[in-house]
Amino acid sequence: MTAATARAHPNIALVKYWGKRDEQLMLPAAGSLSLTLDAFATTTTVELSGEERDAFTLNGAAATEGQTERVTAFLELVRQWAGASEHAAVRSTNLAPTGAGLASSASGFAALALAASAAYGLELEPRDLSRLARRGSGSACRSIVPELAIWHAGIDDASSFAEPIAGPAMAMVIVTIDGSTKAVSSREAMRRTIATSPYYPGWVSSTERTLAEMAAACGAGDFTRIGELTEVSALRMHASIQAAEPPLRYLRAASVAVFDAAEQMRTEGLEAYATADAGPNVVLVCRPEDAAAVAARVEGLGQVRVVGAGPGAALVEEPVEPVEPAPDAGVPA
Ligand code: 2P0
Repeated sequence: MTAATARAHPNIALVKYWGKRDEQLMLPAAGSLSLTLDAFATTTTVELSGEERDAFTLNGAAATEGQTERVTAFLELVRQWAGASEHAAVRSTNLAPTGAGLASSASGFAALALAASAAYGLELEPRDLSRLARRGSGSACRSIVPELAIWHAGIDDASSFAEPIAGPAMAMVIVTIDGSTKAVSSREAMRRTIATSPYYPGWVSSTERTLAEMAAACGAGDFTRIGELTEVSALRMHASIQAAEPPLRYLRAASVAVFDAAEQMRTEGLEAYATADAGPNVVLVCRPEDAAAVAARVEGLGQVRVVGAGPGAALVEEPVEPVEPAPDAGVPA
């Protein structure tokens, strides 16, 4: 095969990934657990070109130099795995605003990993595909997996991958407060947290415990415990980030208002739990049957969208018509 198209969706972590112990191999300091979404897909075609360099177009326009460099570095790795040397043209369509957060890098590198490995003739097992995606962006290894994914931190390249984990049905209510590109990327912010936050060691050691408890709660189908641990993981991550120097603070007043709303809902018997990534947007985790009620409660606090559990990365027919990104697509950052 010399061309292949793949689609992948972003994921939202219930147990967060924050920090690497090996930047080169992209090994995380601790494991994490996430839900792959059924919205904001990235569709990527990789076509071997025979040109002098790789080319990358994103949503119909030439990508920036930085974006192209990151894609080229990833393709170099795929070529290394495949024993190939030919360059490629990469065309990607992202239904979430690029740069607004983890959503685009997770779905982006999951789709790229699958499309590129197929185009270069690699037939990878899901575990190896997850390992490959990890090298593009850590969280991308989880977007290979449908629905709930656990990313084992591992001790080396071979043992750090995501795989499915069973759990109860869940929905997410995304409250987009600000969809613009963040000033400090997750990658850079992780470095700063590791280098300067006195709470970072506590974050890493507590996350291993949180992950074990979360896996047990998923196995038991205990939604309430899953929700409680989700909020704990998010707040501990943000506490660790906020203690960096110079300080980094992603949560805005409007973000905290959504955490307050979740707390209020719970006092009234409506179970919703809040989480937030490296940005001001907040995601509420709830039971699918409660999603409409939870969404109604946060109308006015941001742009609200209900999403469910989605599929893992898959090869697809190349879209005949370019898919237009939704102008109002909200995305958690
Ligand atoms: C997560 N985030 O678990 C956490 C929570 C953001 C906050 O994974 O450097 O884009 O490419 O591995 O995967 C965002 O970080 O960073 C992320 P790299 P990535 O979803």
